[in-house]
Amino acid sequence: MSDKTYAPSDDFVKNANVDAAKYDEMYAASVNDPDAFWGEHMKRLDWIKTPTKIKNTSFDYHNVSIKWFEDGEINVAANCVDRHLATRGDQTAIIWESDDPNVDKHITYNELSEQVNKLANVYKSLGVGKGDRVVLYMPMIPEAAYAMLACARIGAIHSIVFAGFSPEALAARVSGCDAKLIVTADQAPRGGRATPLKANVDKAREHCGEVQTLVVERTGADVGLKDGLDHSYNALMANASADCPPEPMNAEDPLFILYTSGSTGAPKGVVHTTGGYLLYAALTHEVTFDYHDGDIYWCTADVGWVTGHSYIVYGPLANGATTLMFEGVPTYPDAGRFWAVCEKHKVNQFYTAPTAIRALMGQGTEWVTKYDLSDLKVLGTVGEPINPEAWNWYNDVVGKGNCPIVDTWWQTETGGHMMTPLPGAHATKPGAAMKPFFGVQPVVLDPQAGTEIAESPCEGVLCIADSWPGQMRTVYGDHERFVKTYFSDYKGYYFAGDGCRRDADGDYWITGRVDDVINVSGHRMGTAEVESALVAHAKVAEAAVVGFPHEIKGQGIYCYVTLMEGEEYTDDLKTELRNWVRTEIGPIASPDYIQWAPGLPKTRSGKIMRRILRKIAENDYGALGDTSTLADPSVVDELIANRKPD
Ligand code: 6R9
Repeated sequence: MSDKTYAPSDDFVKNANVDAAKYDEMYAASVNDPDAFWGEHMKRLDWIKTPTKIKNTSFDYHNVSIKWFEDGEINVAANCVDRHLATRGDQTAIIWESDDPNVDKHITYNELSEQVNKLANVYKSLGVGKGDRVVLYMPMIPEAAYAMLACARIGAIHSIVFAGFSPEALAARVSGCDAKLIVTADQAPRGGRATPLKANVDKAREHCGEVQTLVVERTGADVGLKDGLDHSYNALMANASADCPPEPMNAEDPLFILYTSGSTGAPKGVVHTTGGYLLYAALTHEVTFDYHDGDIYWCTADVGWVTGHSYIVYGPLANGATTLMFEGVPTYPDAGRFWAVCEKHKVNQFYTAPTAIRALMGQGTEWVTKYDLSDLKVLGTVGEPINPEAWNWYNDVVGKGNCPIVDTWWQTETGGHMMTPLPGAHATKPGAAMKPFFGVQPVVLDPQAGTEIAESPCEGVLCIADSWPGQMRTVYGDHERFVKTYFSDYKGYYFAGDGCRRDADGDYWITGRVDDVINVSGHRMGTAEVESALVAHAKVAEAAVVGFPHEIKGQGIYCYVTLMEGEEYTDDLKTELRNWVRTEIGPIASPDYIQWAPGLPKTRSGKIMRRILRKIAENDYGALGDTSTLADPSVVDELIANRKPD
């Protein structure tokens, strides 16, 4: 934690949407009278029926219920597309930069409208209607945005599965929401290689049944379309009408489901609804990035994660922005790709993850300095805490000290930014998420007592005291799990799962997860998911998985594995288990280290002492704490003797 602060320049402040005084005034208004504040800001959207009720929410454990704008009617696609046509039909809505640095495409709002309308009609012709679920398993291509908006247009609910997930993980999500249609592509080119998406869908259907599939021709590879089950995107789009009236949706109708990892059990289907989510995504996009009309905005996330939903598609398009969609990876064809793209498309706001910054930092500054980055105005980060070294490199080398950095803390569950400095309002501190967004009321609780800590500086668990419009509404099909996960540990609050510090100035610093969720290269993962994948292997009796500090990824995956009686511990088996986890979940869950554990440290009641396993994984075994409650303390010595080398 450094004391240095970085104030925006006078010029920046002069042109900013929100300066310090305006932030203070708006923030106070947003928490003092949420109905008045959001009742005013909802006017940035086009409503079919203007809401008369604004906020109706309860965090009471016995009756958790979250409704915003509940009698309003609205269509998300009409807001992201139709209403811009009169004023900006010829403006670029999406700049698509393909994996191949020589291929890009500009899609205007008029073209976006045509594609979305046609695809919406294609969906209808396949029997998909309001309330039906559609799973998207897509490369980062404009068709992914069309597929999302076409769902929104007819009131179907999309559930995007990141293209890096395995067929098994895909199947679980298709079954989990009982999808009527899968939209995919033949292949997904990335970093010069192609992921066989359609072949993965074929494998997934062995588990989830014969769900009909629409296949976008991305590479044109012959992937074998099955009659009556698979449909060619090009063929159906060619005959579709470009006129599909938007379905009037209640503000509280679901817009999408997005599966995310928690500390226990299988991933949860986070449900976001229509009106509040869109308003929150749009307002945060404009204010956090200080977006001005005509700016070119680029978020490097994937649409498979919430960041891609809110800040590649819904937020920017609701604002009539030009949003860049990138199909590739930061290091292909070389480590200068991000900056080459920034120069080529004159990017003004750039939003990425600390793990990408750390990876590029190691490649040397010449990859950055050879490009003209003078159009950059604001830099953003998201996904995990950013270490001061990475922050400083981003600030100095990429931003040349001229671009405010917005370190945005938020979650799949929150729909949009919860805490972030605003670029024209706050002097930033490397590594601090700084201030709550409008309407967000963060509190720091004593983890044991569950009471609010009023004084600063302080440290504890981060909770939110009242609802904001972008909040998730429920876990798909399991409201009880929603209540249990987020509202039961600390009654009366939304519990985020993160720890946090508030400094003497009242600014917030996120310290990382306080539960069994780990963050690997910005990908959120439950250690329990990796454990259940491991124990599903015939030779594994027991497994415990923890995170450990990793220079580039932030956290790596450390697995302790106990084999079935009589099985042999060999290097080949380690490789087999690593591949096994990759097939069960996907490459993002690839174990970094597997340690054989003839025994795991357990309490007498049989609970695995993860605290100890975490310390050993960190090679910090001098600080193991009290091990006397263990059933067999000697297993700890054995684990230390075989721990990962430094
Ligand atoms: C948007 C997104 C959420 C978890 C969250 C926290 C971590 C995200 C952060 C951050 C520190 C930031 N996280 N942004 N930690 N500083 N700026 O990442 O959603 O995938 O659901 O992850 O990521 O631990 O609880 P999601």
